[in-house]
Amino acid sequence: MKTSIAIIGAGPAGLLLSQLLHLRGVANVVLERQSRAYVLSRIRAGVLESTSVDVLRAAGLGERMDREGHPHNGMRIAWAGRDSFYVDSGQVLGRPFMTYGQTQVQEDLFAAADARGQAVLHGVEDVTLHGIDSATPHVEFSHGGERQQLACDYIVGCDGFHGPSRKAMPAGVLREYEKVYPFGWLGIMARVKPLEDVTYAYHPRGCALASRRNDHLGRFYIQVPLEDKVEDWPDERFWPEFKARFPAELAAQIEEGPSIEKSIAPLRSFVAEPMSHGRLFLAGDAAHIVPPTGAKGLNLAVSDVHYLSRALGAHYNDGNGALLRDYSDTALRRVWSSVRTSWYLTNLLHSYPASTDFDRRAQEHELAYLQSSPRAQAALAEQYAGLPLDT
Ligand code: RFL
Ligand code: PHB
Repeated sequence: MKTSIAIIGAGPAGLLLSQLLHLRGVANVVLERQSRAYVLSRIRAGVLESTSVDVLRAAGLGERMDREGHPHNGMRIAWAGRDSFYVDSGQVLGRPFMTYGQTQVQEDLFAAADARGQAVLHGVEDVTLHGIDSATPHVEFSHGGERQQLACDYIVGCDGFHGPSRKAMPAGVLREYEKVYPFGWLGIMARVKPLEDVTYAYHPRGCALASRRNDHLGRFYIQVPLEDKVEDWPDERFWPEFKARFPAELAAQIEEGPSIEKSIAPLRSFVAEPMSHGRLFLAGDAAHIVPPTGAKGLNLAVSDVHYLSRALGAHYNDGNGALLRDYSDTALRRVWSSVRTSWYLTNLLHSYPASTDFDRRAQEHELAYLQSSPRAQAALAEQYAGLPLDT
């Protein structure tokens, strides 16, 4: 087999890159370890920055998103024993962000791939990368019981944090930055009417977040100790704990219902630099991880592949390699902006097991300042709802 771009991973980064390359006339093949059903069963992010909404619309993926997604002109921060305040991003940016599930984005991406007859190979095993320092790289993998080779001009690793691509970088090339937080998030999905706003709550008992998928489907999270298991959190324990972390007037609006999904994820920040070497490029979670607090993970996958598809298009269609050479620097500017925002919101909204009284007072003051200062809110609003992409 031969193609121009070998894409490893059919998550949002890999499938959106495939679609954007197709629109620029660049041939590509996508290799995915899991089945399509498995990829679609993963419940993850739900917030699209206004910039991601623009990229998805321009990629021809806006039709269902605009019909079923829910536009928001801001998000709400609540804190224990006090009240809540609305961070009005619409006023700062002049346009909304959107709640629309990653599952729905994946469905739309698979539908677009089917419509154009895109080669997406599911169930590939033992993927290995070769020749990334040469002009003739290739990928080897097992599929249908046979070892196969895909020759290409470039390999793009969109294979998430645990995939083989980042590990295929030669020793000494990457510098890795990591922060592991001392807690996880328990998330549940329930068929209930969600709160109107995406609402983050700070409480000494821990952070909580009320989000939504549609008018009849809510998504809810609480900070939990790292050692907790899903079995420790039956619904009868979840709902009182969740509500206890919100001010009374918001808690009274929260509808309870049986969970239809429940999972726990640890919180981590991670960046690998550079995001390219030789004929290999990394995009999305393969290169960086953010804690869910800023809702940036999916959005960074979108911005990475926006920059990379533009650079590959310029290379193939105009013979201009400058954007490709700059890909890592361009993408990393946005990555660090989102890594910083996610880290800031994580520190602002969580209760750290090792916090001192001093830490807690400083954290409470930060919240009070944010509540009282339109300028502080404006700074957070533009970072949360989506700074413009580099042009
Ligand atoms: P993905 O979605 O992980 O997709 C990577 C794909 O690569 C495949 N793969 C391989 N394919 C072939 N060969 C191999 N050896 C392979 N190894 C892996 C995988 O099967 C998969 O299909 O990465 P991508 O495309 O970069 O997209 C990134 C986003 O998915 C991610 O940033 C967000 O979902 C992060 N994230 C969340 N972000 C939010 O903004 N809000 C959230 O609430 C939120 N919840 C989450 C999350 C990530 C989670 N993970 C990764 C543990 C909850 C979880 C559980
Ligand atoms: C979600 O809707 O799943 C969601 C929303 C905001 C976040 C994280 C997750 O910060």
